[in-house]
Amino acid sequence: MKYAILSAGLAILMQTVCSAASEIPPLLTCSDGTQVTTKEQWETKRRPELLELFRSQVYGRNLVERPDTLTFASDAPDEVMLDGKAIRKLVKISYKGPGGTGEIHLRAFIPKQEKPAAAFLLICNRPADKNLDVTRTIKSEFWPVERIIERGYAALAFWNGDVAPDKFNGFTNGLYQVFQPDVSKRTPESGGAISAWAWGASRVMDWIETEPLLDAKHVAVVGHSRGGKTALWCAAQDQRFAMGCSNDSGCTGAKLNRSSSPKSEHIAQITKGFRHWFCRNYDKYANNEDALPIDQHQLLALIAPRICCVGSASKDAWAGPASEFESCKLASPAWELYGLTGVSGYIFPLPNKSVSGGYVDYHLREGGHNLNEFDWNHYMDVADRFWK
Ligand code: GTR
Repeated sequence: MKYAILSAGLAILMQTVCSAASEIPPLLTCSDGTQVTTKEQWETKRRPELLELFRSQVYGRNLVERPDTLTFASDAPDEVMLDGKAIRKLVKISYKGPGGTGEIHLRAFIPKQEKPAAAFLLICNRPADKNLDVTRTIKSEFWPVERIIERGYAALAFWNGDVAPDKFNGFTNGLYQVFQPDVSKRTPESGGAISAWAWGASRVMDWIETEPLLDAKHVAVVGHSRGGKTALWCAAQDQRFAMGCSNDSGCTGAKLNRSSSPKSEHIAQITKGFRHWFCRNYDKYANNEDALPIDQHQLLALIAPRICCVGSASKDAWAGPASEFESCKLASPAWELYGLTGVSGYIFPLPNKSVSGGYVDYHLREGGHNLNEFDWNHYMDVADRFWK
């Protein structure tokens, strides 16, 4: 009891600190001052305007959407695995451009069942050999295939490095090289790695739409940390994903940039440490957050009216849990335009609890920066609520 009161007090204090920084751009006021009161206005005016700002100022543009050269092939014959409970498909998604070819190697475990399966697609930012073992000899909580299959969902994953390298090397390889071999043509709006990885997840969706064993209308895109930022940017743009799950995505993910929470990451640190993740325009906002015309609650809102899950971890101060929750609250009015509920009016939960029930779902796992079975089970609980 004592702990509950203490922890609720701490949460309120954290939220006050987090929201005290400066004025957060209003979600439903357009740049010309128009107040958005209907979902039509949201869809035709405010949503496109916000998307454009995230593209030009934060994540950058990709040169192509779905390329005409996109092809799907089998990397290996399909196999029945997991004691007959799942079919494993290994798919090679290839594309060509003026600078060469690129390939995404998708791993898919699909439950053996009569009807097409809903799916969880993980954008994996950790080493593939340790986390995406297709033989299932090495198991990792980061991608708990057996558990996902048990719960009746297909488990899909690709390694982000297939699409673009996770290091700064002047954009001379990966997706950039395929579609823009001449790096001198890059502009301050050219996309960085997060845009490239999100593009990769959309190409996986292109394949999902062709696969009769999968239900393309019920697919969640999931990512942790840099992968979580990517999952949000992907779900924001690609409305074919029915659900976006951010796990500990922090700065330039679910966390507000105008959070003053002192232990969390800010634009100055992220643009210095990870220059390749964003477009060059984003550098302008280092230690200059107030000049940024948007904030991250607006990224979450771009997922409306679909399901948006944000998960934090209690000891992950760098990702700013209280600010991630605040962001969910500030995003919720976008769902309300559709007559749906988010997390407006709720308070920050205790560790291992969630604020659940609506289309915006927030959970706080006890522990540090990680994606584990607790998080996965929570995302699947949310999916069960809507899809089962
Ligand atoms: C950190 C970075 C974060 C976060 C994380 C990760 O070092 O500062 O923004 O995304 O890496 O991806 O694990």
